[in-house]
Amino acid sequence: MTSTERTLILIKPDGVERGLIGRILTRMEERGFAFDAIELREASPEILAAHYAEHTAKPFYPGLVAYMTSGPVLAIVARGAQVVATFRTTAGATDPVKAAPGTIRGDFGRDWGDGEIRNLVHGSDSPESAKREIAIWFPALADG
Ligand code: DAT
Ligand code: MG
Repeated sequence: MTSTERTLILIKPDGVERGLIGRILTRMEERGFAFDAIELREASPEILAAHYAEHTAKPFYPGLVAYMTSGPVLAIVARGAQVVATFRTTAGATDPVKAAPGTIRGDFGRDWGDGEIRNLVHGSDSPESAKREIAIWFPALADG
């Protein structure tokens, strides 16, 4: 049997607003991954608190919520062997200033000078996180 896994990808409000949905999705399509779900969503404070549970007590959390609720996000479930790690390397380092050229964050991101990290995309950091996050964003697809 072919080993497969899924990951939760978000194109964050800056990616949607700047018209980068197509170019970001194309990178995963070009690598040969399939999508199980793609949906434009408004991230509520409640869904963000569940999604970013590990960060809710951090000093940057209020700014992160303001950023993530500043416009719609595109929520995606992608599927394929090693898709979690493959999307993380495609996304690049958390800080766009440090992200390598050739990555999504390294090609499309920058420091906008206001103290917020706007880094265009989220990708689950492990298959376990992916299961947890898919259950939050797409309950109907949980553990499929
Ligand atoms: P990643 O999105 O690369 O998994 P993370 O899970 O450490 O990074 O953090 C989640 C998001 O929170 C990140 O995409 C942007 C924001 N963030 C993280 N560290 C930050 C910081 N020091 N200042 C401002 N925002 C931060
Ligand atoms: Mg993370």
